[in-house]
Amino acid sequence: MSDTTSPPVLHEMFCYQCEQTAHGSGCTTIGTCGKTADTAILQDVMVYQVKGIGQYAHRARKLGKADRAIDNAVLEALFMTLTNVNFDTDEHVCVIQDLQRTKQQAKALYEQACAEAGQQPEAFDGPAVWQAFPKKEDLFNFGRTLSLEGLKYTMDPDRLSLQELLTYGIKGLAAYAHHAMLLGYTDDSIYAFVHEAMALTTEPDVAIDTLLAACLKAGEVNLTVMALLDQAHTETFGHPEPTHVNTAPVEGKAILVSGHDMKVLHDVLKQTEGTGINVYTHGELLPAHAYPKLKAFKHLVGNYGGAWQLQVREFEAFPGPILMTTNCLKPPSDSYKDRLYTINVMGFDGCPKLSDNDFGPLIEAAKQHAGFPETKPAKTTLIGFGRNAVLGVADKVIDAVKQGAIKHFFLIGGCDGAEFARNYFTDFGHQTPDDTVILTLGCGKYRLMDHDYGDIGGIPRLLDMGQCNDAYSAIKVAMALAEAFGVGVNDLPLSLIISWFEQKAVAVLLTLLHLGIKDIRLGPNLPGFVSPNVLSLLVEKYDLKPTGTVEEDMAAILQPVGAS
Ligand code: FSO
Ligand code: SF4
Repeated sequence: MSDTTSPPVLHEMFCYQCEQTAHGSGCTTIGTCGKTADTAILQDVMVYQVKGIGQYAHRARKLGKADRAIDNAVLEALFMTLTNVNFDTDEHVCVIQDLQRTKQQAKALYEQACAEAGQQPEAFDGPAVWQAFPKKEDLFNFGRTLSLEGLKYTMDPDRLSLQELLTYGIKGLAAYAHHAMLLGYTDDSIYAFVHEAMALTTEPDVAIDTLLAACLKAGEVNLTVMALLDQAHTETFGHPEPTHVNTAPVEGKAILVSGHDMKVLHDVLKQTEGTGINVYTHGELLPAHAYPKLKAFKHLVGNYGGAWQLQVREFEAFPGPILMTTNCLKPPSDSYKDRLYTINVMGFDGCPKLSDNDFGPLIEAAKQHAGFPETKPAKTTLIGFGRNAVLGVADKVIDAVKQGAIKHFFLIGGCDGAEFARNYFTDFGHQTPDDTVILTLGCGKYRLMDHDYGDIGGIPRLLDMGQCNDAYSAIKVAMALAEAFGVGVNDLPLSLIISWFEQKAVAVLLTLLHLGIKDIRLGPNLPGFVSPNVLSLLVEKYDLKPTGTVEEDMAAILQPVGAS
Protein backbone atom coordinates (compact mmCIF):
# COMPACT_ATOMS: atom_id res chain seq x y z
CA MET A 1 0.00 0.00 0.00
CA SER A 2 1.18 3.53 -0.68
CA ASP A 3 1.40 6.41 1.68
CA THR A 4 -2.10 7.83 1.77
CA THR A 5 -1.11 11.50 2.11
CA SER A 6 -0.19 12.03 -1.56
CA PRO A 7 -2.45 10.86 -4.38
CA PRO A 8 -0.82 8.09 -6.38
CA VAL A 9 0.32 8.76 -9.92
CA LEU A 10 -1.19 6.00 -11.99
CA HIS A 11 0.42 4.45 -15.02
CA GLU A 12 -1.22 4.65 -18.43
CA MET A 13 -2.33 1.01 -18.14
CA PHE A 14 -2.41 -1.68 -15.50
CA CYS A 15 -2.93 -5.38 -16.06
CA TYR A 16 -1.83 -8.32 -13.92
CA GLN A 17 -4.20 -11.01 -15.10
CA CYS A 18 -1.65 -13.51 -16.45
CA GLU A 19 1.49 -15.30 -15.36
CA GLN A 20 3.86 -13.29 -17.52
CA THR A 21 2.84 -9.97 -16.01
CA ALA A 22 5.80 -7.59 -15.79
CA HIS A 23 7.95 -8.08 -12.66
CA GLY A 24 5.26 -10.42 -11.34
CA SER A 25 3.21 -7.40 -10.29
CA GLY A 26 1.63 -5.72 -13.32
CA CYS A 27 2.18 -4.50 -16.88
CA THR A 28 2.13 -0.70 -16.77
CA THR A 29 3.40 0.62 -20.13
CA ILE A 30 2.84 -2.22 -22.59
CA GLY A 31 1.88 -5.82 -21.90
CA THR A 32 4.54 -8.50 -21.96
CA CYS A 33 1.98 -10.10 -24.30
CA GLY A 34 2.18 -7.08 -26.62
CA LYS A 35 -1.13 -5.54 -25.49
CA THR A 36 -0.96 -1.76 -25.90
CA ALA A 37 -2.09 0.73 -23.26
CA ASP A 38 -5.01 1.70 -25.54
CA THR A 39 -6.22 -1.91 -25.77
CA ALA A 40 -5.75 -2.42 -22.03
CA ILE A 41 -7.85 0.68 -21.26
CA LEU A 42 -10.59 -0.46 -23.64
CA GLN A 43 -10.61 -3.91 -22.06
CA ASP A 44 -11.09 -2.27 -18.65
CA VAL A 45 -14.16 -0.54 -20.11
CA MET A 46 -15.43 -3.84 -21.52
CA VAL A 47 -15.15 -5.58 -18.16
CA TYR A 48 -16.90 -2.60 -16.57
CA GLN A 49 -19.73 -2.90 -19.14
CA VAL A 50 -20.05 -6.63 -18.48
CA LYS A 51 -20.34 -5.93 -14.76
CA GLY A 52 -23.11 -3.40 -15.44
CA ILE A 53 -24.94 -5.85 -17.66
CA GLY A 54 -24.49 -8.47 -14.93
CA GLN A 55 -26.20 -6.20 -12.38
CA TYR A 56 -29.34 -6.05 -14.53
CA ALA A 57 -29.26 -9.54 -16.06
CA HIS A 58 -28.74 -11.22 -12.66
CA ARG A 59 -31.68 -9.38 -11.12
CA ALA A 60 -33.86 -10.00 -14.18
CA ARG A 61 -33.08 -13.72 -14.02
CA LYS A 62 -34.06 -13.88 -10.37
CA LEU A 63 -37.45 -12.63 -11.54
CA GLY A 64 -37.59 -15.27 -14.29
CA LYS A 65 -36.45 -13.21 -17.29
CA ALA A 66 -33.41 -14.03 -19.42
CA ASP A 67 -32.25 -13.20 -22.92
CA ARG A 68 -29.75 -15.41 -24.74
CA ALA A 69 -28.55 -12.52 -26.93
CA ILE A 70 -27.49 -10.66 -23.77
CA ASP A 71 -25.89 -13.82 -22.35
CA ASN A 72 -23.83 -14.52 -25.47
CA ALA A 73 -22.73 -10.89 -25.87
CA VAL A 74 -21.25 -11.15 -22.37
CA LEU A 75 -19.45 -14.44 -23.13
CA GLU A 76 -17.91 -12.97 -26.26
CA ALA A 77 -16.82 -9.75 -24.58
CA LEU A 78 -15.18 -11.62 -21.70
CA PHE A 79 -13.42 -14.02 -24.08
CA MET A 80 -12.04 -11.03 -26.02
CA THR A 81 -10.30 -9.75 -22.89
CA LEU A 82 -8.33 -12.95 -22.23
CA THR A 83 -4.58 -12.84 -22.67
CA ASN A 84 -3.39 -13.11 -26.30
CA VAL A 85 -6.85 -12.98 -27.88
CA ASN A 86 -7.61 -9.59 -29.39
CA PHE A 87 -5.25 -6.67 -29.99
CA ASP A 88 -7.45 -4.66 -32.38
CA THR A 89 -8.43 -1.36 -30.74
CA ASP A 90 -11.05 -0.46 -33.37
CA GLU A 91 -12.79 -3.78 -32.79
CA HIS A 92 -12.79 -3.09 -29.05
CA VAL A 93 -14.49 0.28 -29.63
CA CYS A 94 -17.19 -1.43 -31.75
CA VAL A 95 -17.77 -4.09 -29.11
CA ILE A 96 -18.03 -1.44 -26.37
CA GLN A 97 -20.71 0.33 -28.41
CA ASP A 98 -22.54 -2.99 -28.81
CA LEU A 99 -22.21 -3.61 -25.07
CA GLN A 100 -23.81 -0.24 -24.36
CA ARG A 101 -26.82 -1.37 -26.37
CA THR A 102 -26.74 -4.72 -24.59
CA LYS A 103 -26.69 -2.91 -21.26
CA GLN A 104 -29.80 -0.95 -22.26
CA GLN A 105 -31.49 -4.21 -23.26
CA ALA A 106 -30.56 -5.78 -19.93
CA LYS A 107 -31.91 -2.73 -18.09
CA ALA A 108 -35.17 -2.88 -20.07
CA LEU A 109 -35.43 -6.61 -19.37
CA TYR A 110 -35.01 -6.01 -15.65
CA GLU A 111 -37.56 -3.20 -15.63
CA GLN A 112 -40.04 -5.37 -17.52
CA ALA A 113 -39.43 -8.22 -15.05
CA CYS A 114 -40.03 -5.81 -12.15
CA ALA A 115 -43.22 -4.46 -13.75
CA GLU A 116 -44.54 -7.97 -14.27
CA ALA A 117 -43.68 -8.87 -10.68
CA GLY A 118 -45.24 -5.66 -9.35
CA GLN A 119 -41.91 -4.46 -7.88
CA GLN A 120 -40.00 -1.19 -7.99
CA PRO A 121 -36.63 -1.61 -9.80
CA GLU A 122 -33.66 -1.26 -7.47
CA ALA A 123 -31.36 1.68 -8.12
CA PHE A 124 -27.68 0.83 -8.06
CA ASP A 125 -24.41 2.64 -8.61
CA GLY A 126 -21.22 1.77 -10.38
CA PRO A 127 -21.24 -0.08 -13.66
CA ALA A 128 -24.99 0.12 -14.05
CA VAL A 129 -24.75 3.88 -14.68
CA TRP A 130 -25.33 4.47 -18.36
CA GLN A 131 -22.27 5.80 -20.15
CA ALA A 132 -22.44 7.25 -23.62
CA PHE A 133 -19.17 8.21 -25.29
CA PRO A 134 -19.73 10.68 -28.10
CA LYS A 135 -16.01 10.85 -28.84
CA LYS A 136 -13.31 8.18 -28.74
CA GLU A 137 -11.21 10.37 -26.43
CA ASP A 138 -14.09 10.46 -23.90
CA LEU A 139 -14.07 6.69 -23.95
CA PHE A 140 -10.35 6.54 -23.20
CA ASN A 141 -10.65 9.19 -20.49
CA PHE A 142 -13.41 7.21 -18.88
CA GLY A 143 -11.40 3.99 -19.20
CA ARG A 144 -8.47 5.62 -17.37
CA THR A 145 -10.70 6.16 -14.35
CA LEU A 146 -11.29 2.40 -14.10
CA SER A 147 -7.64 1.45 -13.55
CA LEU A 148 -7.18 -1.51 -11.25
CA GLU A 149 -3.97 0.17 -10.15
CA GLY A 150 -6.07 2.91 -8.57
CA LEU A 151 -8.07 0.31 -6.66
CA LYS A 152 -4.83 -1.01 -5.18
CA TYR A 153 -4.65 2.28 -3.25
CA THR A 154 -8.26 2.45 -2.19
CA MET A 155 -9.53 -1.09 -1.76
CA ASP A 156 -8.82 -3.73 0.83
CA PRO A 157 -6.06 -5.83 -0.82
CA ASP A 158 -7.67 -9.19 0.01
CA ARG A 159 -11.05 -8.12 -1.30
CA LEU A 160 -9.42 -6.84 -4.50
CA SER A 161 -7.42 -10.04 -4.83
CA LEU A 162 -10.51 -12.26 -4.55
CA GLN A 163 -12.52 -9.96 -6.82
CA GLU A 164 -9.86 -10.35 -9.52
CA LEU A 165 -9.48 -14.10 -8.90
CA LEU A 166 -13.23 -14.37 -9.48
CA THR A 167 -13.16 -12.13 -12.57
CA TYR A 168 -10.31 -14.08 -14.19
CA GLY A 169 -11.94 -17.42 -13.37
CA ILE A 170 -15.15 -16.17 -15.01
CA LYS A 171 -13.18 -15.02 -18.06
CA GLY A 172 -11.66 -18.49 -18.37
CA LEU A 173 -14.95 -20.34 -18.07
CA ALA A 174 -16.56 -17.89 -20.52
CA ALA A 175 -13.99 -18.96 -23.12
CA TYR A 176 -14.82 -22.65 -22.68
CA ALA A 177 -18.56 -21.90 -22.64
CA HIS A 178 -18.12 -20.00 -25.91
CA HIS A 179 -16.58 -23.11 -27.55
CA ALA A 180 -19.50 -25.24 -26.38
CA MET A 181 -22.02 -22.57 -27.46
CA LEU A 182 -20.60 -22.55 -31.01
CA LEU A 183 -21.25 -26.29 -31.15
CA GLY A 184 -24.84 -25.69 -30.01
CA TYR A 185 -24.39 -26.70 -26.35
CA THR A 186 -25.51 -24.26 -23.67
CA ASP A 187 -26.65 -24.45 -20.07
CA ASP A 188 -28.61 -21.66 -18.41
CA SER A 189 -26.92 -22.18 -15.04
CA ILE A 190 -23.60 -21.08 -16.60
CA TYR A 191 -24.96 -17.77 -17.88
CA ALA A 192 -26.81 -17.20 -14.63
CA PHE A 193 -23.60 -17.53 -12.61
CA VAL A 194 -21.54 -15.38 -14.99
CA HIS A 195 -23.97 -12.49 -14.46
CA GLU A 196 -24.26 -13.13 -10.73
CA ALA A 197 -20.49 -13.20 -10.27
CA MET A 198 -19.86 -10.11 -12.35
CA ALA A 199 -22.57 -8.26 -10.42
CA LEU A 200 -21.01 -9.40 -7.13
CA THR A 201 -17.71 -7.72 -8.04
CA THR A 202 -19.51 -4.35 -8.07
CA GLU A 203 -20.58 -4.58 -4.45
CA PRO A 204 -18.16 -2.44 -2.45
CA ASP A 205 -18.78 -3.99 0.95
CA VAL A 206 -19.08 -7.63 -0.01
CA ALA A 207 -17.65 -9.90 2.69
CA ILE A 208 -14.36 -11.71 2.05
CA ASP A 209 -16.06 -15.04 2.77
CA THR A 210 -18.74 -14.30 0.17
CA LEU A 211 -16.10 -13.57 -2.45
CA LEU A 212 -14.14 -16.69 -1.55
CA ALA A 213 -17.29 -18.80 -1.80
CA ALA A 214 -18.00 -17.23 -5.22
CA CYS A 215 -14.48 -18.17 -6.40
CA LEU A 216 -15.10 -21.80 -5.41
CA LYS A 217 -18.53 -21.65 -7.04
CA ALA A 218 -16.79 -20.41 -10.21
CA GLY A 219 -14.72 -23.60 -10.01
CA GLU A 220 -17.87 -25.66 -9.68
CA VAL A 221 -19.52 -23.88 -12.62
CA ASN A 222 -16.34 -24.33 -14.67
CA LEU A 223 -16.64 -28.08 -14.05
CA THR A 224 -20.15 -27.87 -15.55
CA VAL A 225 -18.72 -25.90 -18.48
CA MET A 226 -15.89 -28.39 -19.10
CA ALA A 227 -18.36 -31.29 -18.89
CA LEU A 228 -20.61 -29.52 -21.40
CA LEU A 229 -17.67 -28.91 -23.74
CA ASP A 230 -16.59 -32.54 -23.37
CA GLN A 231 -20.14 -33.57 -24.26
CA ALA A 232 -20.17 -31.16 -27.22
CA HIS A 233 -16.86 -32.50 -28.54
CA THR A 234 -17.55 -36.19 -28.03
CA GLU A 235 -21.17 -36.11 -29.29
CA THR A 236 -20.16 -34.09 -32.35
CA PHE A 237 -16.84 -35.70 -33.24
CA GLY A 238 -16.79 -39.02 -31.33
CA HIS A 239 -14.56 -40.01 -28.41
CA PRO A 240 -10.82 -39.37 -28.82
CA GLU A 241 -8.91 -42.55 -29.55
CA PRO A 242 -5.16 -43.24 -29.37
CA THR A 243 -3.73 -41.87 -32.61
CA HIS A 244 -0.26 -41.43 -34.09
CA VAL A 245 -0.11 -37.94 -35.60
CA ASN A 246 2.33 -37.06 -38.36
CA THR A 247 4.44 -34.01 -37.52
CA ALA A 248 6.40 -33.83 -40.79
CA PRO A 249 5.39 -31.75 -43.86
CA VAL A 250 3.50 -33.28 -46.79
CA GLU A 251 3.99 -31.96 -50.32
CA GLY A 252 1.31 -29.53 -51.45
CA LYS A 253 -0.61 -26.36 -50.69
CA ALA A 254 -1.23 -25.87 -47.01
CA ILE A 255 -3.40 -24.15 -44.39
CA LEU A 256 -2.45 -24.03 -40.71
CA VAL A 257 -5.20 -23.84 -38.06
CA SER A 258 -4.25 -22.84 -34.51
CA GLY A 259 -6.06 -22.13 -31.23
CA HIS A 260 -8.62 -24.41 -29.58
CA ASP A 261 -11.81 -24.29 -31.64
CA MET A 262 -12.69 -27.75 -33.00
CA LYS A 263 -15.86 -26.42 -34.65
CA VAL A 264 -13.92 -23.90 -36.73
CA LEU A 265 -11.35 -26.56 -37.64
CA HIS A 266 -14.18 -28.87 -38.71
CA ASP A 267 -15.69 -26.14 -40.89
CA VAL A 268 -12.31 -25.42 -42.50
CA LEU A 269 -11.92 -29.14 -43.24
CA LYS A 270 -15.39 -29.28 -44.80
CA GLN A 271 -14.80 -26.26 -47.01
CA THR A 272 -11.33 -27.37 -48.14
CA GLU A 273 -12.45 -30.91 -48.99
CA GLY A 274 -11.63 -31.71 -52.61
CA THR A 275 -9.52 -28.56 -53.14
CA GLY A 276 -6.23 -30.45 -52.89
CA ILE A 277 -5.16 -28.20 -49.99
CA ASN A 278 -3.70 -29.94 -46.96
CA VAL A 279 -4.72 -28.80 -43.48
CA TYR A 280 -2.35 -28.86 -40.51
CA THR A 281 -3.13 -28.26 -36.86
CA HIS A 282 -1.01 -26.12 -34.57
CA GLY A 283 -0.72 -25.68 -30.81
CA GLU A 284 -3.83 -26.65 -28.87
CA LEU A 285 -5.53 -28.12 -31.97
CA LEU A 286 -3.18 -31.14 -32.01
CA PRO A 287 -5.79 -33.17 -30.02
CA ALA A 288 -8.23 -32.77 -32.96
CA HIS A 289 -6.47 -35.67 -34.71
CA ALA A 290 -7.79 -38.10 -32.10
CA TYR A 291 -11.49 -37.39 -32.76
CA PRO A 292 -12.92 -39.95 -35.24
CA LYS A 293 -15.00 -37.45 -37.20
CA LEU A 294 -12.09 -35.04 -37.58
CA LYS A 295 -9.38 -37.57 -38.36
CA ALA A 296 -11.67 -39.02 -41.06
CA PHE A 297 -10.74 -36.02 -43.24
CA LYS A 298 -7.83 -37.35 -45.30
CA HIS A 299 -6.50 -33.86 -45.99
CA LEU A 300 -5.99 -33.26 -42.24
CA VAL A 301 -2.42 -34.39 -42.79
CA GLY A 302 -0.61 -33.55 -39.58
CA ASN A 303 0.44 -31.17 -36.84
CA TYR A 304 2.95 -28.42 -37.47
CA GLY A 305 5.09 -26.75 -34.80
CA GLY A 306 4.82 -26.61 -31.04
CA ALA A 307 3.34 -24.47 -28.29
CA TRP A 308 2.04 -20.94 -28.83
CA GLN A 309 5.12 -19.03 -27.72
CA LEU A 310 7.13 -20.42 -30.66
CA GLN A 311 4.66 -19.22 -33.28
CA VAL A 312 6.48 -16.22 -34.73
CA ARG A 313 9.35 -18.37 -36.00
CA GLU A 314 7.01 -21.21 -37.01
CA PHE A 315 4.43 -19.03 -38.77
CA GLU A 316 7.15 -17.19 -40.68
CA ALA A 317 8.35 -20.54 -42.01
CA PHE A 318 4.90 -21.95 -42.83
CA PRO A 319 4.32 -21.79 -46.63
CA GLY A 320 0.62 -20.88 -46.54
CA PRO A 321 -2.07 -18.96 -44.64
CA ILE A 322 -2.66 -19.42 -40.93
CA LEU A 323 -5.97 -19.20 -39.07
CA MET A 324 -6.06 -18.31 -35.36
CA THR A 325 -9.32 -19.66 -33.97
CA THR A 326 -8.61 -18.67 -30.34
CA ASN A 327 -5.64 -17.82 -28.14
CA CYS A 328 -2.74 -17.74 -27.89
CA LEU A 329 -1.91 -15.13 -30.51
CA LYS A 330 1.43 -13.33 -30.40
CA PRO A 331 1.77 -10.02 -32.23
CA PRO A 332 2.75 -11.15 -35.74
CA SER A 333 5.79 -9.98 -37.66
CA ASP A 334 5.20 -8.12 -40.94
CA SER A 335 6.51 -11.12 -42.85
CA TYR A 336 3.27 -13.08 -42.30
CA LYS A 337 0.75 -10.53 -41.04
CA ASP A 338 -1.12 -10.50 -44.35
CA ARG A 339 -1.59 -14.29 -44.29
CA LEU A 340 -2.55 -14.50 -40.60
CA TYR A 341 -6.35 -14.75 -40.48
CA THR A 342 -8.49 -14.34 -37.37
CA ILE A 343 -12.10 -15.28 -36.65
CA ASN A 344 -14.75 -14.86 -33.92
CA VAL A 345 -13.25 -13.21 -30.81
CA MET A 346 -9.72 -13.09 -32.22
CA GLY A 347 -8.26 -9.96 -33.76
CA PHE A 348 -5.11 -8.09 -34.59
CA ASP A 349 -4.93 -4.70 -36.21
CA GLY A 350 -4.01 -5.19 -39.88
CA CYS A 351 -4.63 -8.95 -40.02
CA PRO A 352 -7.52 -10.16 -42.23
CA LYS A 353 -10.61 -11.23 -40.27
CA LEU A 354 -13.00 -13.90 -41.52
CA SER A 355 -16.73 -13.67 -40.96
CA ASP A 356 -19.88 -15.69 -41.57
CA ASN A 357 -17.92 -18.93 -41.47
CA ASP A 358 -16.70 -18.22 -45.00
CA PHE A 359 -13.21 -19.64 -45.46
CA GLY A 360 -13.06 -18.65 -49.15
CA PRO A 361 -10.36 -15.98 -48.55
CA LEU A 362 -8.26 -18.49 -46.60
CA ILE A 363 -8.57 -21.06 -49.41
CA GLU A 364 -7.66 -18.45 -52.05
CA ALA A 365 -4.61 -17.45 -50.00
CA ALA A 366 -3.52 -21.09 -49.77
CA LYS A 367 -3.65 -21.33 -53.55
CA GLN A 368 -1.46 -18.22 -53.87
CA HIS A 369 1.25 -19.50 -51.53
CA ALA A 370 3.88 -22.10 -52.36
CA GLY A 371 2.89 -24.88 -49.98
CA PHE A 372 5.43 -27.52 -48.99
CA PRO A 373 7.71 -28.54 -51.90
CA GLU A 374 8.21 -32.11 -50.75
CA THR A 375 7.03 -34.76 -48.33
CA LYS A 376 9.46 -35.34 -45.48
CA PRO A 377 9.81 -38.75 -43.85
CA ALA A 378 6.90 -39.16 -41.43
CA LYS A 379 7.54 -38.49 -37.74
CA THR A 380 4.73 -39.21 -35.34
CA THR A 381 3.55 -38.36 -31.87
CA LEU A 382 1.00 -40.39 -29.93
CA ILE A 383 -2.10 -38.63 -28.57
CA GLY A 384 -5.74 -39.40 -27.80
CA PHE A 385 -5.91 -40.64 -24.22
CA GLY A 386 -9.14 -38.96 -23.22
CA ARG A 387 -11.29 -40.35 -20.42
CA ASN A 388 -12.95 -42.94 -22.66
CA ALA A 389 -9.64 -44.39 -23.90
CA VAL A 390 -8.05 -44.45 -20.43
CA LEU A 391 -11.09 -45.84 -18.64
CA GLY A 392 -11.37 -48.44 -21.43
CA VAL A 393 -8.14 -49.98 -20.08
CA ALA A 394 -8.90 -49.15 -16.44
CA ASP A 395 -8.65 -52.83 -15.41
CA LYS A 396 -5.14 -53.04 -16.83
CA VAL A 397 -4.14 -49.80 -15.07
CA ILE A 398 -5.63 -50.89 -11.75
CA ASP A 399 -3.86 -54.28 -11.96
CA ALA A 400 -0.57 -52.55 -12.74
CA VAL A 401 -1.00 -50.39 -9.63
CA LYS A 402 -1.96 -53.35 -7.45
CA GLN A 403 1.04 -55.35 -8.65
CA GLY A 404 3.37 -52.39 -8.02
CA ALA A 405 4.27 -51.95 -11.71
CA ILE A 406 2.81 -48.41 -11.58
CA LYS A 407 3.87 -46.65 -8.36
CA HIS A 408 2.66 -43.13 -9.03
CA PHE A 409 0.73 -40.92 -11.48
CA PHE A 410 1.78 -37.37 -12.30
CA LEU A 411 -0.48 -34.90 -14.04
CA ILE A 412 2.04 -32.53 -15.61
CA GLY A 413 0.21 -30.07 -17.77
CA GLY A 414 -1.49 -26.78 -18.34
CA CYS A 415 -0.05 -23.92 -20.31
CA ASP A 416 3.32 -23.42 -21.87
CA GLY A 417 5.16 -20.12 -22.12
CA ALA A 418 8.48 -18.57 -22.92
CA GLU A 419 10.12 -18.19 -19.52
CA PHE A 420 13.26 -20.17 -18.77
CA ALA A 421 11.71 -21.24 -15.45
CA ARG A 422 9.24 -23.39 -17.38
CA ASN A 423 12.08 -25.84 -17.99
CA TYR A 424 11.05 -27.10 -14.55
CA PHE A 425 8.14 -28.91 -16.19
CA THR A 426 10.32 -30.43 -18.94
CA ASP A 427 12.89 -31.58 -16.41
CA PHE A 428 10.25 -32.89 -14.06
CA GLY A 429 8.77 -35.05 -16.83
CA HIS A 430 12.15 -36.38 -17.86
CA GLN A 431 13.10 -37.23 -14.27
CA THR A 432 9.96 -39.14 -13.38
CA PRO A 433 10.92 -42.72 -12.44
CA ASP A 434 10.25 -45.55 -14.91
CA ASP A 435 7.52 -47.04 -12.73
CA THR A 436 5.37 -43.91 -12.95
CA VAL A 437 2.82 -42.69 -15.50
CA ILE A 438 2.53 -39.09 -16.73
CA LEU A 439 -0.82 -37.65 -17.75
CA THR A 440 -0.57 -34.43 -19.70
CA LEU A 441 -2.88 -31.85 -21.28
CA GLY A 442 -2.90 -28.30 -22.57
CA CYS A 443 -0.11 -26.72 -24.58
CA GLY A 444 2.25 -27.64 -21.72
CA LYS A 445 2.37 -31.12 -23.30
CA TYR A 446 4.83 -29.94 -25.96
CA ARG A 447 7.53 -29.78 -23.30
CA LEU A 448 7.12 -33.50 -22.65
CA MET A 449 6.45 -34.93 -26.08
CA ASP A 450 9.93 -35.07 -27.59
CA HIS A 451 11.12 -37.75 -25.21
CA ASP A 452 10.73 -41.52 -25.19
CA TYR A 453 9.26 -42.54 -21.83
CA GLY A 454 8.63 -46.15 -22.83
CA ASP A 455 5.69 -48.10 -21.49
CA ILE A 456 4.62 -50.18 -18.50
CA GLY A 457 3.23 -53.53 -19.62
CA GLY A 458 1.93 -51.97 -22.85
CA ILE A 459 0.55 -48.81 -21.17
CA PRO A 460 2.46 -45.80 -22.56
CA ARG A 461 4.13 -43.86 -19.74
CA LEU A 462 3.08 -40.55 -21.31
CA LEU A 463 -0.66 -40.25 -21.88
CA ASP A 464 -1.86 -37.07 -23.59
CA MET A 465 -5.42 -36.32 -22.50
CA GLY A 466 -6.02 -33.40 -24.87
CA GLN A 467 -6.58 -29.65 -24.55
CA CYS A 468 -6.50 -27.62 -21.33
CA ASN A 469 -10.31 -28.01 -21.04
CA ASP A 470 -9.78 -31.78 -21.07
CA ALA A 471 -8.76 -31.33 -17.45
CA TYR A 472 -12.32 -32.66 -17.24
CA SER A 473 -11.07 -36.02 -18.57
CA ALA A 474 -8.27 -36.07 -16.00
CA ILE A 475 -10.78 -35.35 -13.21
CA LYS A 476 -13.07 -38.18 -14.39
CA VAL A 477 -10.16 -40.62 -14.55
CA ALA A 478 -8.93 -39.60 -11.08
CA MET A 479 -12.43 -40.04 -9.65
CA ALA A 480 -12.82 -43.46 -11.28
CA LEU A 481 -9.46 -44.62 -9.92
CA ALA A 482 -10.35 -43.32 -6.45
CA GLU A 483 -13.60 -45.24 -6.56
CA ALA A 484 -11.87 -48.41 -7.78
CA PHE A 485 -9.36 -48.25 -4.91
CA GLY A 486 -11.99 -47.18 -2.38
CA VAL A 487 -10.12 -44.00 -1.39
CA GLY A 488 -10.51 -40.25 -1.84
CA VAL A 489 -8.82 -38.50 -4.78
CA ASN A 490 -6.32 -36.93 -2.36
CA ASP A 491 -5.30 -40.41 -1.20
CA LEU A 492 -4.44 -41.66 -4.69
CA PRO A 493 -0.79 -41.96 -5.68
CA LEU A 494 -1.40 -38.94 -7.93
CA SER A 495 0.37 -35.57 -7.94
CA LEU A 496 -0.63 -32.49 -9.89
CA ILE A 497 2.17 -30.36 -11.30
CA ILE A 498 0.38 -27.49 -13.01
CA SER A 499 1.90 -24.86 -15.28
CA TRP A 500 -0.40 -21.87 -15.59
CA PHE A 501 -0.38 -18.91 -17.92
CA GLU A 502 -3.75 -17.31 -18.56
CA GLN A 503 -7.31 -17.12 -17.28
CA LYS A 504 -8.53 -20.53 -18.47
CA ALA A 505 -5.89 -22.02 -16.21
CA VAL A 506 -7.29 -19.89 -13.37
CA ALA A 507 -10.74 -21.40 -14.03
CA VAL A 508 -9.31 -24.95 -14.01
CA LEU A 509 -7.41 -24.25 -10.79
CA LEU A 510 -10.62 -23.03 -9.14
CA THR A 511 -12.31 -26.27 -10.27
CA LEU A 512 -9.58 -28.34 -8.63
CA LEU A 513 -9.96 -26.31 -5.42
CA HIS A 514 -13.74 -26.68 -5.56
CA LEU A 515 -13.24 -30.46 -5.72
CA GLY A 516 -11.07 -30.23 -2.62
CA ILE A 517 -7.94 -31.44 -4.43
CA LYS A 518 -4.91 -30.66 -2.32
CA ASP A 519 -1.17 -30.50 -2.63
CA ILE A 520 -1.10 -29.01 -6.16
CA ARG A 521 2.25 -27.63 -7.26
CA LEU A 522 1.74 -24.46 -9.28
CA GLY A 523 4.31 -22.60 -11.33
CA PRO A 524 6.45 -21.22 -12.71
CA ASN A 525 5.28 -18.16 -10.73
CA LEU A 526 2.32 -17.59 -8.46
CA PRO A 527 -0.36 -15.15 -9.66
CA GLY A 528 0.55 -11.48 -9.16
CA PHE A 529 -3.06 -10.67 -8.21
CA VAL A 530 -3.10 -12.99 -5.20
CA SER A 531 -2.50 -11.04 -1.99
CA PRO A 532 -0.30 -12.49 0.80
CA ASN A 533 -3.35 -13.22 2.96
CA VAL A 534 -5.27 -14.96 0.17
CA LEU A 535 -2.17 -16.98 -0.66
CA SER A 536 -1.80 -18.03 2.99
CA LEU A 537 -5.41 -19.10 2.98
CA LEU A 538 -4.93 -21.23 -0.14
CA VAL A 539 -1.79 -22.77 1.30
CA GLU A 540 -3.43 -23.50 4.65
CA LYS A 541 -6.69 -24.87 3.27
CA TYR A 542 -5.50 -26.64 0.10
CA ASP A 543 -1.80 -27.12 0.67
CA LEU A 544 -1.21 -25.28 -2.61
CA LYS A 545 2.53 -25.10 -3.26
CA PRO A 546 4.70 -23.07 -5.60
CA THR A 547 6.98 -25.23 -7.74
CA GLY A 548 10.42 -25.55 -6.17
CA THR A 549 13.35 -27.50 -7.58
CA VAL A 550 12.63 -30.69 -9.51
CA GLU A 551 14.82 -32.77 -7.21
CA GLU A 552 13.26 -31.52 -3.98
CA ASP A 553 9.70 -31.68 -5.29
CA MET A 554 10.15 -35.18 -6.73
CA ALA A 555 11.72 -36.45 -3.48
CA ALA A 556 8.94 -34.92 -1.38
CA ILE A 557 6.22 -36.43 -3.58
CA LEU A 558 7.73 -39.90 -3.76
CA GLN A 559 8.81 -40.22 -0.12
CA PRO A 560 7.38 -43.36 1.45
CA VAL A 561 4.10 -42.89 3.29
CA GLY A 562 4.80 -42.01 6.92
CA ALA A 563 8.25 -40.54 6.22
CA SER A 564 8.71 -36.80 6.69
FE1 FSO B 1 -2.25 -22.95 -23.99
FE2 FSO B 1 -2.81 -20.45 -24.73
FE3 FSO B 1 -5.01 -24.04 -23.74
FE4 FSO B 1 -4.24 -21.37 -22.71
S1 FSO B 1 -2.46 -22.17 -26.10
S2 FSO B 1 -2.03 -21.15 -22.88
S3 FSO B 1 -4.51 -21.98 -20.59
O1 FSO B 1 -4.59 -20.36 -24.28
O2 FSO B 1 -5.74 -22.43 -23.10
O3 FSO B 1 -3.24 -24.37 -23.02
FE1 SF4 C 1 0.59 -8.19 -18.99
FE2 SF4 C 1 -0.59 -10.58 -19.08
FE3 SF4 C 1 -2.04 -8.37 -18.95
FE4 SF4 C 1 -0.71 -9.00 -21.19
S1 SF4 C 1 -2.44 -10.11 -20.26
S2 SF4 C 1 -0.85 -6.98 -20.23
S3 SF4 C 1 1.16 -9.90 -20.29
S4 SF4 C 1 -0.64 -9.15 -17.36
